[in-house]
Amino acid sequence: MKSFTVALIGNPNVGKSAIFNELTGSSAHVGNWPGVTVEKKEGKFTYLDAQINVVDLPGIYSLSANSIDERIARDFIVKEKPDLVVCIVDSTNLVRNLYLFVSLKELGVKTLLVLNMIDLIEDKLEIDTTKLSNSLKTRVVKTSATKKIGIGELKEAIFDELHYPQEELYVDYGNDIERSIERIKNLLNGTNLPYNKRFLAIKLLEQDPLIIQELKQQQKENIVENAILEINSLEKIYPDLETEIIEKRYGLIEGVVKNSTKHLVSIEDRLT
Ligand code: GDP
Ligand code: K
Repeated sequence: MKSFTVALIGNPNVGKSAIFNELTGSSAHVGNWPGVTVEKKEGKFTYLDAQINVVDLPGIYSLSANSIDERIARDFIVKEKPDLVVCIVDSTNLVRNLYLFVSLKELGVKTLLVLNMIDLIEDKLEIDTTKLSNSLKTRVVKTSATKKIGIGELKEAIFDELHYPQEELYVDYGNDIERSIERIKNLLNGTNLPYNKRFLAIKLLEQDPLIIQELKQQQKENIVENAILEINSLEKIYPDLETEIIEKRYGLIEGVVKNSTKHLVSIEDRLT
């Protein structure tokens, strides 16, 4: 039997535990992440000829390594290299929740997007999963973990995605920032960190402490210094570069969500 590892990720309270339980049933067991007291849940299910091991990552909002939970999640993804990262979002809060999803795509990992809590939007919001899927370059599945809707489809989608390559998704940061990204990427050519070069370059512009530390450990201080020079010159155009980068991600997300959703008028609203 072929064996695969799939990680579940999502913001807190999106129903990730509920999905985990539906997928893994009684096979689940709980341990700790190495060196910390954060709970690590693992379980498995089988689909056709595959055993699919499921690892539940901590609930987080971004991959910015600012908290233990974010570091655990990012380290697991880049170092353990799961075959697929399933990102669970709350369908009632798409824009905010998709920020983490876009960060995963920037990291260059294979993803699957789960729109959970679909029962809560039924007569309020229509989500065109085909459009969403095409724009975000990922397969999209709708679920309601508590109503047990879409779990079979989710298992099938996980199995399918494990067998196909996936297109990348790029956030366009605008000419000035893109030029800096390119220059930093070129400097990164001789390095071997387990991240893709574009992700590293963007994270350097965001002054990500873990990436800086890892480069210094590889005696690549010069790259960090060059990134600081890029930041200094970009800050003449964008005084708050960090916010500018975050807003570009939200810009992409807002466009995609607007284009693939429709707000429905409820019967009560129509009668009044
Ligand atoms: P986690 O923090 O992401 O692991 O979220 P949980 O699995 O603990 O779920 C958070 C809350 O949302 C719980 O009260 C769940 O019962 C509820 N919940 C989870 N999935 C759904 C869903 O699909 N629909 C609805 N209405 N509630 C859900
Ligand atoms: K919870």
